[in-house]
Amino acid sequence: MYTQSFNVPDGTTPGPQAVPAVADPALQAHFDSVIDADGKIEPRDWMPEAYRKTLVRQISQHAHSEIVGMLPEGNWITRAPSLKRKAILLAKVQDEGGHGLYLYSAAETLGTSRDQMFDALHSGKAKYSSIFNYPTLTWADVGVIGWLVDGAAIMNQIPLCRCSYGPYARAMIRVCKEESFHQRQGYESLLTMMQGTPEQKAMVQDAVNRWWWKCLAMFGPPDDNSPNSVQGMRWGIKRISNDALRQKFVDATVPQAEVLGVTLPDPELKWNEAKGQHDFGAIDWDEFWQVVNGNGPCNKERLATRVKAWDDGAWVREAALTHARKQEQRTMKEAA
Ligand code: BYC
Repeated sequence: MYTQSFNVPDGTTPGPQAVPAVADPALQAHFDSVIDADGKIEPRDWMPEAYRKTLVRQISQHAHSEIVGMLPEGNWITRAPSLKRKAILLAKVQDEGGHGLYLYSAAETLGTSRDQMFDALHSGKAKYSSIFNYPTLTWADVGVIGWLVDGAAIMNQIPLCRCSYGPYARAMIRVCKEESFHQRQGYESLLTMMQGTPEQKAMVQDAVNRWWWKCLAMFGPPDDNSPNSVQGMRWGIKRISNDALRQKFVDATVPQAEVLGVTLPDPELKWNEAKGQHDFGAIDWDEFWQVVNGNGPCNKERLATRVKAWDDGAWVREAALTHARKQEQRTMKEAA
């Protein structure tokens, strides 16, 4: 996938900005036929502007989620209870940073620069997942994020491996493999705590109580209030609807909670024999929109941390660019 970011449009070869933005009927027909045949659209191909915009929106939001998602857990690296847990957490948080980079690279193939995407994040214009605006109060939160947040992420992201845009689909294959390790390490950490003291068990239950509903909201608004779904599904970007993924997540998680020995905090959660799936209670969508619109418990803190990291890293970027320029000049001199 990395090589595609070098497919830079120069006006002579087809590329993100070299192809005509206005639909030539033949180009549109070709695009439609690839989508209808469940094929892949690549960066060099003509695509409708709305398709490009939708992808930039979704992929950049996804990338921002990975990067902001490093913060709640990164917060616990210095406080992990053992060397083993510290090493695992460090690797996981680094993986999330890597996911962000694959995804920014995929979005760049659509003709959007990384600087533009960072600007949108740092100015508060861009969205990122609601889930990362909640605090991680205890060590059990780290395990629950692995089990439930990464579990929800995998449920949402596996279908994205079949997304119609090639670079996004290919990036998601590796992301999903790593997310699977993240989910297991979280679950294993919680299994260990549940074999511990009554205080440890209570800590796990408390964390599950605080994160459960937020994880259900991660899948996005209900299908009848999801403005992007119909077109996203038509284009093969989304393969399974928000509500259908949420239901799959609930059905997969209930037996895992039983093995773990925790209660999911929903009195209405029960198996519905006729439907062959679980019924569950109502999600607080007012709270979800509050968080999405910047008013969650940690929104301001998360954004401030990212902006500070960007500002603090300015000298590293400048030094790297200066070094690269010097190397280039040296190579040119030697070649002359
Ligand atoms: N949080 O029409 P809808 C991870 C927005 S990373 C905030 O259904 P769509 C992890 C939505 O953007 C997790 N905003 O939209 C990382 C839209 O607003 P705009 C991130 C949300 O795109 C590190 C509006 O609501 N995963 O798991 O069809 C450590 C209406 O929604 C949320 C991805 O980004 C939300 N939860 O469907 C551990 C996956 N939900 O853009 C774990 C890729 C919705 O029109 N993204 N909104 O202003 C997707 O699959 C889809 O974009 C979504 C939303 C299912 C999220």
